[in-house]
Amino acid sequence: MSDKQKKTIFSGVQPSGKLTLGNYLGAIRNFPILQEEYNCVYCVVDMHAITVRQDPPSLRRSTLEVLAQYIACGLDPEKSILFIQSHVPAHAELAWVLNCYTMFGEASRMTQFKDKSAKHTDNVNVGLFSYPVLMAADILLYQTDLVPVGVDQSQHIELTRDIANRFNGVYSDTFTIPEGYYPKAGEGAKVMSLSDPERKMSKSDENENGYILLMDQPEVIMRKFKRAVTDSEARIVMDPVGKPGVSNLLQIYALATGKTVAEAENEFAGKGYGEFKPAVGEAVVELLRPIRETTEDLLKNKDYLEKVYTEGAQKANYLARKTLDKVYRKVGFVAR
Ligand code: ATP
Ligand code: LTN
Repeated sequence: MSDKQKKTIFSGVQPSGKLTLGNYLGAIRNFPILQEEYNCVYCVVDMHAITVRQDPPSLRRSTLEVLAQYIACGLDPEKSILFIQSHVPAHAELAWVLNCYTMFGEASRMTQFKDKSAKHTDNVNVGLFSYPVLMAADILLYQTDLVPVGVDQSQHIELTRDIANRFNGVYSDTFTIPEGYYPKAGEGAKVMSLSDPERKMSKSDENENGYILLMDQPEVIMRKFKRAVTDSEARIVMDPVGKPGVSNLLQIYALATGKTVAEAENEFAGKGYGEFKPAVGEAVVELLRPIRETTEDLLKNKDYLEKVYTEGAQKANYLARKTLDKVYRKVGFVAR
């Protein structure tokens, strides 16, 4: 199939800290799967990250680390476009236009905004409020068909569709209407915290025992799994409501080993948590080992990473400019 006939995929991850097992199982794991059949564009969204205060040297480091992790998780820069959001000015430019086609009320309803503004009461900035509009610009610039993300992003995808439909309605077809591509329930759609299995695993959790980082050393991973919160009833079965901790661990074990949850339940039937928790830890150590080692090697080769993001930005810029030119013409800006 020629590139023109293929559908387009776009996704992004914020370099707002270190990536977790939740980011991997919920989103990044799916990125390379689609590389052969689709035109894929993957971005490190540094402009989104500054909606929360960042330490500049750490942001620079995390941006390269996320790029290296994209490659370590199987993305091939020869097949997919990999780039850094701030390197392609069309993202900020389209976001401005789309701000004027997004209603204050719609943006106010976003739960991520409500959560983050409650968490960062000293810095409820306008960027945090219009975060989903920049995300809509990211997606719409590439005439994206599919957006692989975790389920927590579904509200932002719906808003993107609403903005695109509104713009198309006013000016005739301009944007492809994208769809979210979510893992199925129980297949990583929502990986829960190890210390509080009622909450999602998040890299910005204050308790570091709640999350597994892709770069955690094996002994750290083992320690965190041994401490994982379960319950007092020693039965290893899937029951997300009654046994959220055990169910989360079973899901992680199944995903890490490629087994089904039913196979995992059989394997641990009659066994205790003392045996189960380290087994999950070992499976995750083996899943993450090649990713961590490849990331460490790539981070030593800054010239290679620079080549990847420079070439990626050139290709992304070409595609993004085409859409932006069309938008500028339609809204009535004088051509340059
Ligand atoms: P933060 O904690 O800083 O808000 P985050 O850990 O939620 O960030 P993002 O960078 O916002 O991470 O998300 C990157 C991708 O990972 C998104 O597609 C998101 O849906 C997915 N994701 C994040 N956490 C999880 C989780 N616990 N389970 C499944 N998917 C997740
Ligand atoms: N909001 C997303 C990150 C993100 C994104 C995007 C995801 C920014 N722009 C475009 C998909 C497509 C998040 O994961 N928190």
